[in-house]
Amino acid sequence: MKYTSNIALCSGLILAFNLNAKINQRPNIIHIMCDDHAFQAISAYGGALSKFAPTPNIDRLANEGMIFQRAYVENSLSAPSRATLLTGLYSHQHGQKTLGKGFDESLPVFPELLQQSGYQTSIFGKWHLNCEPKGFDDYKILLDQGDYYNPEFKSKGSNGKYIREEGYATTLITDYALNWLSNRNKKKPFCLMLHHKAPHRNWMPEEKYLNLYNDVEFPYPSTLNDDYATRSDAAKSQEMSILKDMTYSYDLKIDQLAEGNDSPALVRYWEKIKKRMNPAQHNAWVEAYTKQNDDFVTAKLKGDDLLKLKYQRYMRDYLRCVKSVDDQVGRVLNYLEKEGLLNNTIIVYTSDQGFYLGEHSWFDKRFMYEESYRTPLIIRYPKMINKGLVNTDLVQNIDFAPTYLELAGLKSPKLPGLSLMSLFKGKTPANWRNELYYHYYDYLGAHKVRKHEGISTNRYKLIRFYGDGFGKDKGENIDAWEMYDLVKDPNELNNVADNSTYQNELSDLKIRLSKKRIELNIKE
Ligand code: SGN
Ligand code: CA
Repeated sequence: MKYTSNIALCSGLILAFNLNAKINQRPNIIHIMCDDHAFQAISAYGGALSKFAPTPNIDRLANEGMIFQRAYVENSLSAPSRATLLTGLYSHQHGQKTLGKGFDESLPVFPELLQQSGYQTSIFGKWHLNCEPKGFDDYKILLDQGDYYNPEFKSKGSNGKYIREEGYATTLITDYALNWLSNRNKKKPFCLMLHHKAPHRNWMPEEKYLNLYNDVEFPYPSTLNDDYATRSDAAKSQEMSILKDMTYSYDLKIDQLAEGNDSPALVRYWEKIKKRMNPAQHNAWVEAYTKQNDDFVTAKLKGDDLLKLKYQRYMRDYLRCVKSVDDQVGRVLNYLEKEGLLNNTIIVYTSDQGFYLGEHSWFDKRFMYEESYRTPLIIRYPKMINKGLVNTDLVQNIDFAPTYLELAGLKSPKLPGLSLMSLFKGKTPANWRNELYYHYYDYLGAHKVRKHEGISTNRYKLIRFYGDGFGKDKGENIDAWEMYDLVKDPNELNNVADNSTYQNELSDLKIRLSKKRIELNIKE
C-alpha cells in the first residue's frame, strides 16, 4: 500500500516536473515596435530608398524569418494602435479612438495573461497611454511622446516620477531592455516589449549620425507632386504637406528661417527642446547644421525646387534616426546570439503605423491610403518559421494579442483578431480572412485628417470620409466615397468610386462594409 502510494507520489512529481519544464520552455517573445517607421524605410522591403539607406540588422530578421507585405493597422495613430496591441481589440472596443483619453483600463491585456501564466514581462520606451502599465514585472517608459535627447523616464521604482537620463533615446531604451534581460530569472520565459520613440517627428538624429547622408540625394516618390485631382476634399484639406506644413525650425532645423514662417509658439517649443542637449551634444548639432542651413537660405528656392530640398532634408534626418534604430536591433540580436537565445525567441519587428515619406507630398500618417495604413511587420522564429519567407496575406494589428497568447500556450479570450501562428509554416489556411476594417476618428486632431472608415480586400479599397466640419478654416461637413483598384492603381491616384465600370465591385464593397459595421457594432 505504502509502496503504491509512493509510486503515485513519484509519478505525480515527474508529471509536475515535465509540466513545469514544458511551461518554462515556452518561447520567449520580443516585440520591437518603432514609432512611425515606414516600410519604405526598411531595405528588406526593397523600396527605392533601400540602397541609399540600408537597414542590415532589420533585414537580417527578414532574411532569417518571414516578412509580411500586407500588414495593416486598424487606426493609423499611436495611442489607439498601442491599445490594440495590448488588448487585441479595435479602437471602438478598447475606447482609445484618438490621442486623447479613452482607453478602458479594466480590459485584460495580453502581457498580464502571460505574466499570470509564469512569463516575466517588461516594457521599455514609448507607452503613450493615459494609464499606468499593468501586467509588467518591470518597465521604464517615456513621458508622453518622449524626447530624443536626454529624455525623462518613469520606472517601476521611481515612485511615479519621471527622471531625466543622459543619452539618446534609441540607445537608452535598448540599454534598459538588455539590462533587464541580463538580470532576468533564466528559468522562466520572458516577454519583452521594446518600444522606440524613433523615428517619430521631429526626427532628431543621434550625434554620431548628424552628418550621415549629407551627400546623398534620395530618390523622389512618384507621387510627390500629387494634385489629388480625383479625390474627395479630405485629401486636399489635410495639413501634412511637406511644402506647406513642414516647419522650418522644428521639423527642418533651419532656425534662420523660423521668423516670419513658423508660429512663435512652435519656435518657443523648439528652443525648449534644444535646451535639453548638453554642451557637447549642442556643439555637434550646431556644427552639423550650420553649413547646410546657410546653403538652404542662400538658395532662396521656391515651388518645386523648394519642395525637393525640404524633402531631402526631411529624408536625411528621418533616415538617420532609422539608422540608430537598426544599430540597436543589431545589438539585441548580438546579445541573443551570445546568450544562445536566438532559437527559442520569437522576435517581431513592427511599427505603431506606417508613415508618408513624401508620397502624395506628405509627412505624417492617419489616412487609410497605403503608406500609413500599412505597417512593417517582420517575424523571426526559427522553430516554426523557415528562412526568407514572404507573406502576402491580410494581417492587422488586432492579430498580435491572439498570436502571443497562442505562442504561450494560453487560451485566448474571445478576440476579433487571428493568431498569425497559422501562417508561420508558409501556407495560407483556406479560411484566412479576405477583408480588413479600418476606422480613423481624430478630426480635429493635428494635421486635420477627416474621420473615415473603410474596408480593404486583396484587390480593392473602399473609404468613406464623413463627419461635421466646424466651419471657417476648420472645414466643411463631409460625406464622400473613394474607391481604389490596388492592382491597376497601387499608388491610389485614381478614385474610381464614380467610374461606371466599377459599379458592381463598388456595391459589393459597400455591402461588405455595412456587414462589418453590424458585426463589429460600430455606432459612429
Ligand atoms: C504629435 C506630432 C504630430 C503627430 C502626432 C501623433 N506633432 O502631435 O505630427 O501626428 O504627434 O503621432 S509634434 O509637434 O508633437 O511633433 S503619434 O505617433 O503619437 O500618433
Ligand atoms: Ca506613431
